[in-house]
Amino acid sequence: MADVKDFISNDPIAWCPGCGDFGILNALKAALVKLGRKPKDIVIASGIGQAAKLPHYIKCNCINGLHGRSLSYASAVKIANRELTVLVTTGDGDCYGEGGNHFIHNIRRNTDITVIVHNNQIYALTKGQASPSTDEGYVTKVQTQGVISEPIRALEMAIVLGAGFVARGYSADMEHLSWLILEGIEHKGFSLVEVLQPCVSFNKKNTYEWYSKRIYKANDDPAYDPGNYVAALQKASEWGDRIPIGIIYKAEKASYEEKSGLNKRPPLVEEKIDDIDITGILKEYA
Ligand SMILES: Cc1ncc(C[n+]2csc(CCOP(=O)(O)OP(=O)(O)O)c2C)c(N)n1
Ligand code: SF4
Repeated sequence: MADVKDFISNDPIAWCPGCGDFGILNALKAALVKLGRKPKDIVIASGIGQAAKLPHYIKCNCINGLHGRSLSYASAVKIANRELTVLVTTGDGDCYGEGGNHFIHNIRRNTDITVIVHNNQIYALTKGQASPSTDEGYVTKVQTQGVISEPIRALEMAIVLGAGFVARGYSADMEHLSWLILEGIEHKGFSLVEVLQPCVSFNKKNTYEWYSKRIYKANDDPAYDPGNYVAALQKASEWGDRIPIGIIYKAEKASYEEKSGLNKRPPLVEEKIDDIDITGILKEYA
């Protein structure tokens, strides 16, 4: 059984004081402690950005690769060794912009990974350009007349594409967020946990105060059924004066591992390769 001290990394944290990313890091550690697995059994994949730095600040296995590509190598890790708990930490730019194509097709594939999107509604590492989730009209140094595109509706997209677990948390509500992350990990198949994460340096609109006035917990309403597809789509579409957090949609689906039959074979990492002769192939390409 692991304890929170087991997940402490010695890397100095390069986030601004007050950044919402700290809340996500703490919520993730709390969820992993509750999960009860050791750091050696956990892999966190990330790309590029402030969100993508998170795996450096927690002790476990980490893959830090290309901007927007983390969902692909996270899926590959899970396919190669399904004994591992595989997570992704990604920004709204990294996941919905540069990685948009991977977001779509990894949801459809439904590998058993948990994707935590730090949604600060801005490109923070590159100092404040609009991301796919920036609110319409928001003025940046690049979008000087205000953003003219509508923000991406990622939660609705995820539900329509077939994700079996779609949730939204708030970085300032650590206990609730850590519950969502744990639920996402324990769900079989692709899980999306989007987190509203204030960026105190570059997003001067969607601040702690702005979010706190609007956020409410969808699951506090006993009449709300996250298993109801149509109700979930409607809930996921709410944005503005009221913003729901919680488990928005949950459905049991066969995972990639089940549909492909991989779950009936030993994990790829355990397959014997000693008796495979590749000299013929090597000669062909020599
Ligand atoms: C292919 C590619 N395009 C662009 C960049 C430049 N770049 C690095 S981080 C970043 C934005 C990251 O924003 P986001 O994913 O929202 O994360 P945040 O920093 O806000 O946490 C960009 C555009 C890059 N490194 N690689
Ligand atoms: S720039 Fe924004 S997202 Fe990046 S560390 Fe600072 S507050 Fe956080």
